[in-house]
Amino acid sequence: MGAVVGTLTMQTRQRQPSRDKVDDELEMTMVCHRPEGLEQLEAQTNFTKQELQVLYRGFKNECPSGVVNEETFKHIYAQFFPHGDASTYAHYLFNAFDTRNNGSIKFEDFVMGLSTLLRGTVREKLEWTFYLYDINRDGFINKEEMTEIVRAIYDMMGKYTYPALKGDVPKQHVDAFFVKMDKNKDGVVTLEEFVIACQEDENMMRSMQLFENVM
Ligand SMILES: [Ca+2]
Ligand SMILES: [Ca+2]
Repeated sequence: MGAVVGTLTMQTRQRQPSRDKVDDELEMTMVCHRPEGLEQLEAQTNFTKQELQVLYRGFKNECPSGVVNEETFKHIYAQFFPHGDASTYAHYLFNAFDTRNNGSIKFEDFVMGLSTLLRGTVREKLEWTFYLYDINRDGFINKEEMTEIVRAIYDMMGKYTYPALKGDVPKQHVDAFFVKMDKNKDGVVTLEEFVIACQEDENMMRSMQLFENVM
């Protein structure tokens, strides 16, 4: 990591005469954690370098240390759902972004996830969402996991968004999802079952908040 940082900083310095403001800021703010080269991220994601720079500035603004822990993530996320309790959903979302599974999200992790969710193919988005739902990461979504996630989504949306829901565990909803998804009725949903079910039922995708509200 240190070598990468050194290289990036040196590259920035060498560009001195034509050095633009963003590079300047980037170097100045690299205090605790420095992102790998933006060129590398540009190659790994579906964002342009300009977009990455904007994202990076936003990220640094919210998280000056350069990494987000779960508490900070929940705090930021809660602002988007003032009428509900987003903490449980944010917890699962955090774990899905935290691909290194070390309790913190670096800018690279954040941007990789965002790239999939915003610019990925339908298949990539569904794979990412499946990973989010597969809480214990055993490759299957079981009914308990789906109940957990659906409940978390309902909590997050809050009673103002879903006035018809009265705080009960949305069991009916989960059962309906499960019957549709578990094609071979073996009690678990595989990635393939998940992808097929989502693609053949647009309503289900929407009601599961796959795209609009996942981020
Ligand atoms: Ca699982
Ligand atoms: Ca199955």
